[in-house]
Amino acid sequence: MTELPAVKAALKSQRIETPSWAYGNSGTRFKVFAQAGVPRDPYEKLDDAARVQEATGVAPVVALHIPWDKVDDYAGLAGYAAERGLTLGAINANVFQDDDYKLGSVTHPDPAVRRKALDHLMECVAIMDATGSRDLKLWFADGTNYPGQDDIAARQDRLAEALTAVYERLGDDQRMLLEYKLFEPAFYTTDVPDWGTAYAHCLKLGPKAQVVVDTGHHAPGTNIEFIVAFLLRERKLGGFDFNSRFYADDDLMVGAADPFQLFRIMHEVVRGGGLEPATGVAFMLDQCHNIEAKIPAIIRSVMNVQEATAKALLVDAGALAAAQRGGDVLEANAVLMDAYNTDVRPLLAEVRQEQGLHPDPLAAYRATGHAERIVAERVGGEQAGWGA
Ligand code: LRH
Ligand code: MN
Ligand code: MN
Repeated sequence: MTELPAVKAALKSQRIETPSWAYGNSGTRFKVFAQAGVPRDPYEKLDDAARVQEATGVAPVVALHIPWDKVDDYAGLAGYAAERGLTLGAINANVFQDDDYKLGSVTHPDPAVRRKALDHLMECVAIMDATGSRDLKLWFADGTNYPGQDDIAARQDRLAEALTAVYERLGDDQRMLLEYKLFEPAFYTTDVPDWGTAYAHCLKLGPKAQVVVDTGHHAPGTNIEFIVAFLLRERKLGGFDFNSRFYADDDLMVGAADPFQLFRIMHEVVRGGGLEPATGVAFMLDQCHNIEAKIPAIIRSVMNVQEATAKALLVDAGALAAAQRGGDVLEANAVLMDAYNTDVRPLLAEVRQEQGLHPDPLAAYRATGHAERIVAERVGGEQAGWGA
């Protein structure tokens, strides 16, 4: 087993990035349930993120989505974040909410639409320059609905062309993270449907291009931890969009649907050195809190990631390796399950107290009275973007 001080140190240094859109109103395509007190602009989203950081101590980074978080002065927004002990994380490009993108963005058959999409991606890199963000996160809704609708291979050519242009624009300390998703909104072909497609493009592009694994973007039953182990080994795991799914891209709280899967993923992360900050794996949340209180849900999500990480750190790596070498299937499995079945909540409470934090982040947040204050002060919250 990793020595306890090392486990604690790893837990204290892990950084979990929260998404700006999780703080705003969201919903399904059937209905957005507006909540009282939600942020009215990107600045108030940062105010809320600061509360999550205050309660948890491990969530000082906030991802933005452009144009959902459009402001005139991005350096100013970064300064506003810094005043609250935050930094701005991944810049998520959005080339999926414009009428022009009906048939695709960077893979669209019309070069004028491709140009428009590429301009937006370039604008996102310029925003990264202003905010100091390291990561450009790319998810393309591009695909087709009907056989014969467009040329599948030609769309790959167009995709590669756009990715290459963006890659060449990146600064030395910047990366692009390519996200894949099995289906939706396209239902017949999707241009980046799986990790293999994302990996192949990233491999051709070079070391600054890496794959991001959104845990909700796979077919049911997919072994996500295998993908994580493979990508880490190839140094192509850029990070995660964590969330839970029961059916498809449900965007529920990470660790809610399948905490065991989250543990198995974090075990591969720990095993592959992905917790070392130098490896650059970004632990991002990509969630929407449609029916539950948003800030507490984000705090709960951060805690769920921490619990899975703590359990993964408690795996007795020596005993596991010995059992594996000896072909002792049952013992190897038992070593893993022992760690998973450990109640790590007291350990995490202790870690938080050592960091000068309240042992229970949700109680800490409740005690601030912030939830009541924002309801009283903020009128007319904005929608995150989905269904907008
Ligand atoms: C697409 C996705 C992608 C988007 C986010 C809002 O389903 O996972 O990461 O940027 O949702
Ligand atoms: Mn995502
Ligand atoms: Mn998604």
